[in-house]
Amino acid sequence: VKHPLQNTWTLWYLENDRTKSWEDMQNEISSFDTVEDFWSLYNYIKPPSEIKMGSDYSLFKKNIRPMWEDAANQRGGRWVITLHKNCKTDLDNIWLDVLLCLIGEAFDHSDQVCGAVVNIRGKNNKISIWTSNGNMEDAAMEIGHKLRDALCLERHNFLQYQLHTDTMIKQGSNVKSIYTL
Ligand code: M7G
Repeated sequence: VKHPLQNTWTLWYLENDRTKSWEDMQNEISSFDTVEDFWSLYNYIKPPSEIKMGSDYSLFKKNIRPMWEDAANQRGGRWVITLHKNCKTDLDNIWLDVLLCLIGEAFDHSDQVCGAVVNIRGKNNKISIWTSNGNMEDAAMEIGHKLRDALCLERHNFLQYQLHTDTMIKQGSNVKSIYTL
C-alpha cells in the first residue's frame, strides 16, 4: 500500500526557447499523490544543478498553474531565496527540503501554499515558495519562519517576500520586498 499525500502535486519544467511565449515554455511533466510516487519521479529527473541555464522546475498543487495569472496566485507572492553563483549553499539540498516541506504539509498555513519554483540562471539561482495571499502577514510570516528553520541557509541568505503584482512590473532586478527574514 502506498502512503497518500494530502494533496496531488504536479511537476513542471520550463525550457528557455526564444521562439515561444513564456507560457508555452512551461511543460507539465507528471503528477503524483503518494510518497512513493514522489520519490520515483524525484529519482528519475535531474537535480536542479544539472539542468540547463535558463530553465526552471516548478512543483504546484494539481489545479494551480505555476504562473502569476492563475486565480490562486493573483493576490499572492513568494518567499524567494537568492543563491549567488559562487555561494557554497547546496542548491539541490535546499530544493529537496523545500519539496519535502510542501508535500509533507509542514506549515500551519499549508492551505496558502501554492507551490515552489527553482530558477537556474547565469548570475544567481533562485528558489521560491509561492503563497496565495501576500496581504495576510501572519500566515506569510509563519511560512517564512518555518522555511528559515527547515532549510540549511547561511546567515547571509535572506528570505524575501515579494508580491507577484510587484514582480510583474519590475524594472531590472529591483523587486520590492514586503517582508524579510
Ligand atoms: P523569471 O523567469 O521568473 O525570472 O522571469 P528571471 O528574471 O530571473 O529570469 C523572467 C520573465 O519570464 C518575466 O519577466 C516574464 O516575462 C516571464 N514570466 C515569469 N513568470 C513567473 C511569469 C508568469 O507567471 N506569467 C507570465 N505571463 N510571465 C512570466
